[in-house]
Amino acid sequence: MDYDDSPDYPATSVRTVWVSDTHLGFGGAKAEALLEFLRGMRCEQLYLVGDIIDFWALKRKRHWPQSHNNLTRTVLGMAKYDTRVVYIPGNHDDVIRHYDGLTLGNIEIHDRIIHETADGRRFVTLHGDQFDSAVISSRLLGLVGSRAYAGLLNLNRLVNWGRGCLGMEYWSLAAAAKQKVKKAATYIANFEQAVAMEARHQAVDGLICGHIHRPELTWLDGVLYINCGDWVESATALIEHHDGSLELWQLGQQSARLRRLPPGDDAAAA
Ligand SMILES: [Mn+2]
Repeated sequence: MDYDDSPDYPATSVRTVWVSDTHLGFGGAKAEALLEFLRGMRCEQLYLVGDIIDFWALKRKRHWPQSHNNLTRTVLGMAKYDTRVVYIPGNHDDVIRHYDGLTLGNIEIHDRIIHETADGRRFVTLHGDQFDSAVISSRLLGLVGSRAYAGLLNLNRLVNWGRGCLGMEYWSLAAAAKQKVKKAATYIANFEQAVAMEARHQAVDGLICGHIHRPELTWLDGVLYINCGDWVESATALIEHHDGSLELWQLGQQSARLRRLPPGDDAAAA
């Protein structure tokens, strides 16, 4: 797709978009899907929630296809015109962490930032690797972006090709492996607990992060835990509508709204 082409469908107007873990420079990045998603959105603010450029993968192997350039240009274009773009570095792009507070070509760099929704709720937004030390086991997570993870994804593709031939639904090997880790070491539960604790400590309504490649929007101990997911597997993004309601979007065959919480909704907090 040429990035200059207008999409043949009207763009959705929203207040804010968050995407994390796009891993540009890594062979498994779903750059075309992300481009399609961003080109279909008009937003006042775009938060890039870390692991956007995968410098670890780039260091191993220089992989930068045209789609990754198109994506870069699209984001720069958004920043040039009507969108405030904030880059929050993650662990795979931690070299950018040295530039906290700098604005480069209309893109603001912040280690963490507080976002206020249209209905006045406050959310800490950061990548999430800051919680790794609070978590017992991050062995599998350490593989994300590595050769072993790429191998896992290739195997996943093969398995799903086979399942597709048999008329079966898509199944995520990496997600299943992570589920196994969850059972073994309760990594994800510990991560989410650490996030919720931080949100309560900061006296905010919730925390928005990425890092563990598991999209989620849920109440945890009275605060909202939101994980944007990733663009290696899940192809998800968080959206704030103009009324302040929050929604996890998944692109692809489902194109379904995963969860939507109306503004000020704390009914599920109990
Ligand atoms: Mn990360």
